[in-house]
Amino acid sequence: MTPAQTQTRKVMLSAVQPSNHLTIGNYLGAIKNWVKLQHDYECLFFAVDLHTITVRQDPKEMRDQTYRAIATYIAAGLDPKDVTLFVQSHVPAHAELAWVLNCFTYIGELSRMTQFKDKSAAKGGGEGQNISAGLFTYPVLMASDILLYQTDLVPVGEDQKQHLELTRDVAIRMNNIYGKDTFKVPEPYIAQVAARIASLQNPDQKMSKSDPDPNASIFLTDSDDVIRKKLKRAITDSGSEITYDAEAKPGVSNLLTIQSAITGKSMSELVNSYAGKQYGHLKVETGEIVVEAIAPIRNKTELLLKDLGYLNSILKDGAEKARARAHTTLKRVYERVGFIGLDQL
Ligand code: AQP
Repeated sequence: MTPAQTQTRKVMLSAVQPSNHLTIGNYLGAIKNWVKLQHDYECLFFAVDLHTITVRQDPKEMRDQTYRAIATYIAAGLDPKDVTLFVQSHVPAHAELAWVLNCFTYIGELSRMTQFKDKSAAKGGGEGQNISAGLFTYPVLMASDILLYQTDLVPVGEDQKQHLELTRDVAIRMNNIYGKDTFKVPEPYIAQVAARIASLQNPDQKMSKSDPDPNASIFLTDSDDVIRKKLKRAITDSGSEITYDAEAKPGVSNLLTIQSAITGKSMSELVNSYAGKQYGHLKVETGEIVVEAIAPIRNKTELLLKDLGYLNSILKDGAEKARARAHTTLKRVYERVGFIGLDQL
């Protein structure tokens, strides 16, 4: 890649929370697509540890999960020589810009965010439940993550569309006050095949890494046998015909979606191949396909985690590159809102 080509590439940015081991939902819905797109865009992929503490975490586990997330990115095929891989807290500008954006975001806007409503309700909701202000202002930090890098495109799932819309609103609001070139207004990147993987135990919900039921999610750390067992126990639907119908047959449809996301086969091709077969066949074969896809990533991740020196060098390099880019935007914003620049004294 020549410098000229690098400059013409649009900026793409995305991240995962190191809130537990990553799941095949994180892999098939996000990381696998990043790998496909990594050379077409100028990519920044990171682990959002600042976001993760909006829900209480064990400090040691979070450090381990953060290393593991970055190792998984590399094991899944991201090339640290081309892509900027880093940890959010290593770039202080994320938190600094978030403060400024907080002052341009309205309480009414944040109150409408469905993720806040869902996550606070999951904590019990209501008064006295110690819902943190961080959980409430999470979308502002996400806006900061995106706007700091003058990002063109953000791959988003259905669940994050509302947050990206808020990011756009805040960017446009500030651009109207401080000049159109303050922030690039980002666009959502809708993947051609956006895999949304559901819980194996409750297929009406998405698969989540912090689901308390370990059988609901396949983690990228699961052994081959555990993967097979979890898929054998996956909840399927009434009837016996294998068809894709997300409403009427969410369990069966989820297994077909997993297969399609891994193999690239179309839904009709898969459904035809299961004509006359039982749910049991679908579960066993999905198990084998998942094992084949996940085992190499798991094994490579474990190897990378044994070489902390290498991972640290990737993280230092990524932080340095991200800091330099972030600094340009933060400096511009500080100047425009009226702060005295330390470098001008
Ligand atoms: N089940 C899923 N299917 C498809 N994509 C998914 N993603 C997450 N779950 C699925 C995508 O993974 C990326 C990173 O997500 P995140 O870690 O920032 O937070 P999340 O969406 O809240 O993921 P989890 O696993 O549900 O985490 P917890 O349990 O901590 O809240 C995003 O691109 C997301 O769309």
